[in-house]
Amino acid sequence: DPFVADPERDARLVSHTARPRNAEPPTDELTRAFHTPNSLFYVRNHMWVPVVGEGAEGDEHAVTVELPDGETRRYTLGELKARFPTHRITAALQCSGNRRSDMTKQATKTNGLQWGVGAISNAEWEGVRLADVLADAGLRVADAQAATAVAKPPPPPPPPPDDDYDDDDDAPPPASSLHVQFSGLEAYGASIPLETALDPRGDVLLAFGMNGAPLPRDHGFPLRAIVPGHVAARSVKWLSKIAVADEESHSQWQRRDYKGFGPNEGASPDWDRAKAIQEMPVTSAITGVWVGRGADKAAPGPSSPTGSNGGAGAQPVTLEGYAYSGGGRAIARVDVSLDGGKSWDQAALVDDCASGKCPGNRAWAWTRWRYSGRLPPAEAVTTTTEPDTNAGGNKACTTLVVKATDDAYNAQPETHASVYNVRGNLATAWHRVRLCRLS
Ligand code: MTE
Ligand code: MO
Repeated sequence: DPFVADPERDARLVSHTARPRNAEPPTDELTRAFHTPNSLFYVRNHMWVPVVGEGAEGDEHAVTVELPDGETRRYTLGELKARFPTHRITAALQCSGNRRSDMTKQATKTNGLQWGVGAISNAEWEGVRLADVLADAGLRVADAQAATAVAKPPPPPPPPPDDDYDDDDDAPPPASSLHVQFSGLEAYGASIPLETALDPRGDVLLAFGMNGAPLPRDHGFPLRAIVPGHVAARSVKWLSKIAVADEESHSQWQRRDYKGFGPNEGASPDWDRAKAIQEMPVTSAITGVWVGRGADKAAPGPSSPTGSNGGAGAQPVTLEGYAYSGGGRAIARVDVSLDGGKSWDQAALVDDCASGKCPGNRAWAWTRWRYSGRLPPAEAVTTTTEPDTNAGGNKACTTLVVKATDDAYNAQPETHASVYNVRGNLATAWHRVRLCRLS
């Protein structure tokens, strides 16, 4: 049983499956801190957690770098730490299945783990730049832009230009046709375009630190890729091999699972036709709701979006949550509606990244937001009998809605039905939370 060596799980995590471990933070804790504590960071494992010795033994773990001509170079983690400059970035990781359960409930059945709003978390990562390591390993590319990225080598300088490629090739291949394939110790794999890896502002890391500590075992100890702004499926954990090749990884996670399809394409789509998901689209979610007097002063605490304290309408309400967009696109605006989308107002964005507190070249972190307003009066909202409660009687219900816009003015789709796909990937529709009070 390869799972017997899996680490202990924090009891607060909401578990979807135990073997392999898949779990998300409880909704009311999700955005309590800007940096998700390591013990609460969502976990998405396709297999068991590989066993690599703790402590100093982690430094003996080696990663092999293979170039397009088949040449390889091996680096221990200790060597990576000693030979390359360390970089820190604050970045969210998000699974393409985040909010999939919303799509199931609001559209129809989807295949895959039924994540709530918590298949996303935010951390400060520490590591070395993949571009630096590739340059040191001897990668040369024809593409001019990529060449700039590898022209600033870390100490020591790259090998002389005449010892690669020249045997059988006149010129190195252009970066635009190459991919960096990552393999994990347990056989998971995925790839990114080489241009992504070499983007001087792309901040792709080989990471060994998370929120000031070594990577926890569940999150890739001792070494993982971090590809900020991209679907987390590309941030391969327990990294053991990096291959630069003229095609994408052959893994099912590159060629099948993490692709987007149209609502009509069904369970057996033309896999090859769709592009692998890389940069993520914009999304947002409500993670806390406080109703009643004093709500505008309430500190984040245990409360649930279905909770309420009854009473007449027009009560104060406070909402909080997160917004995130891929590609390093910052969140420009978060719109909140307390009446199901009839009227809107703007949430306050929490300034967690003020004065250089989010290292990195682009906006890789999530944005927390907060909104205080008044619920519509009971007369103005739908009166229904909620079938899923035994309280009985008529209830005055309203729907709280959030949607975010990023700095390229990308916005979220209104409905899950319009972006429905059987895999339930990229469930980014407006996030709705039904709030009912006995009338
Ligand atoms: N890397 C390996 N080796 N094995 C995996 O199962 N899962 C991927 C990615 N990297 C995975 C992996 C997926 S789909 C996601 S969403 C992220 O890791 C989850 O990272 P986390 O568990 O640190 O949150
Ligand atoms: Mo994922």
